[in-house]
Amino acid sequence: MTHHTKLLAMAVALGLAACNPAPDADQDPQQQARTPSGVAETATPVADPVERAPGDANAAFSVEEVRQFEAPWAMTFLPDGRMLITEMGGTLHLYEAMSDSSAPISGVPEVVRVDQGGLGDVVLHPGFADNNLVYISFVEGGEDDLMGAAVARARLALDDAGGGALEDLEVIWRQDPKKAGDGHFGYRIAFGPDGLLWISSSERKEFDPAQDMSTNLGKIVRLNDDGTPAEGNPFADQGGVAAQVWTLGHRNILGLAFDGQGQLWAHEMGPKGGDELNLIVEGENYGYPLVSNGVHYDDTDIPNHDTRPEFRAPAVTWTPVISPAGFMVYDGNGFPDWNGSGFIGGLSSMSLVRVEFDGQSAREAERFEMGRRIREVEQGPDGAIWLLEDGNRGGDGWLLKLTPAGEAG
Ligand SMILES: [Ca+2]
Ligand SMILES: [Ca+2]
Repeated sequence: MTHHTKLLAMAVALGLAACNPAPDADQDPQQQARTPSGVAETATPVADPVERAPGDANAAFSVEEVRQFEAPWAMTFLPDGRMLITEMGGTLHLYEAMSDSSAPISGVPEVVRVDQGGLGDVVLHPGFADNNLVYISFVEGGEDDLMGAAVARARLALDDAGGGALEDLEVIWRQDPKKAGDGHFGYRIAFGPDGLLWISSSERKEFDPAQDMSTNLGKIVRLNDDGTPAEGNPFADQGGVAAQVWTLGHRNILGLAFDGQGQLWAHEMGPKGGDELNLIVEGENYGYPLVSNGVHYDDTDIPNHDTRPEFRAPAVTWTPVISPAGFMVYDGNGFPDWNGSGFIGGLSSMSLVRVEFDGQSAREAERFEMGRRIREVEQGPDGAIWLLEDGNRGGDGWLLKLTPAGEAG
């Protein structure tokens, strides 16, 4: 842990608020230091503070520091148990925990590394065992220093030396248009039970694109595995990028996950206050920037969700914020009590948040204080929960393995 990180951790632990406004909670954990009892203060039907038990991390699981990576952002498991781990700077690692060996995968396209982006997500095609297809997201440069998120598909060719290469890589989706700003790319990727490809496309800190159907910014898009718009999308008749869109009115989405019923959930970083967990329903408008349970960073008010019932309200809303990043729904054997629960990493809240789903509603069930910014959450083949600690502004972050308390890691 660097000296700087220690100071930030101390500041958050003491509940100190920063004196200077920050552009985003993702960027400054001091901006919205949460209180230990901090839960939703707005009148959502499902986020009842009384019901939320404070999670005791020490009683629930052992935390093993496995290996450090430089500004890690995402990970996924291969069928053989090895992991692909992205670093924002543009390196894709193939990591084997058993031997603690790591080798870079060649063939990653050139990425633009900025404050909130670079190399992003990595996921496997549902048919990976047969086709070896992987998908990565990254910040792609354009003309006049503009940039935008892009998703590429490639064949992962592994070699006998513990490394490999991305072959036949093609960019199959892009944010449109590219923008000058360096934040809010989103670019989380998920495959649904239907085999379709879902991508979160954040609003690039420009607010209005989230409501503008001539752009695919501030949207969740639903695509075929080759990046073309999926059949039956709700705005297909508008043509252009609108044909990709499943939902709109989003801000910055750093987590997508399907629950046991096959429903898609997305969490969303609110502005100052108002982090959200949303059930993603075809054609719905989630209201940003017209409504939010938070306010703008300059303290300009944004009307709350309950003022505009035509926009879909979040299932859970957090003020103080948790700064959600990474998301998975657990279905392993290691923690049987948590089967079906969602797990969300917290950046400024330095926590792991467990969410329980009940049909179309959800609630925060537990929050584990991790003492570090959690960027990514994944389930391992043996049922362990794996986390990536955020590389605080470009530093190192630990790969962490959580196993049931009392069991050897
Ligand atoms: Ca992942
Ligand atoms: Ca508001």
